[in-house]
Amino acid sequence: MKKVITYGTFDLLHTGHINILRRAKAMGDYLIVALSTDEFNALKNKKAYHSYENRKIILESIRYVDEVIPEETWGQKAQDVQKHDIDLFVMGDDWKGEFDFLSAHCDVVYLPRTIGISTTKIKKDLNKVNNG
Ligand code: C2G
Repeated sequence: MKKVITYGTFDLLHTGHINILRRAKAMGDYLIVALSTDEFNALKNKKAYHSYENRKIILESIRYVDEVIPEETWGQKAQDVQKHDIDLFVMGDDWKGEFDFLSAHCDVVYLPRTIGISTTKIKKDLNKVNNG
């Protein structure tokens, strides 16, 4: 069984998230998503609208996702890859090169981001609509 892992906040779920999850799963048999906790988001200077628990419930309902684990630190990836016997690490290419060190433990692939959508854009557009 080829195991794949990817990391992220996945807040205000959109087609960019679904596209990366679908493509990551298509590259293996089992997809683990390491979901940023609310505390880790603070380290990323991100404030998710949905709590970790709710983002986890949403992700676990997606057909491409087999397991959700917490992402609590920047440094846990190599340990995750070994602990979960991961064959392939996948991220969007906005992260290109950032995690190449993991190639000591597994394959590393960066996939093209989905253009024109992001959680930040959703928030900005909603603010415009609501505040004129
Ligand atoms: N993504 C994408 N296309 C978009 C938006 C996001 O392919 N239009 C991808 C990102 O490249 C990432 C994943 O969706 O691979 C999750 O994106 P975020 O929730 O924004 O996650 P991020 O803040 O990039 O966290 O340790 C890694 C970090 O936790 C990654």
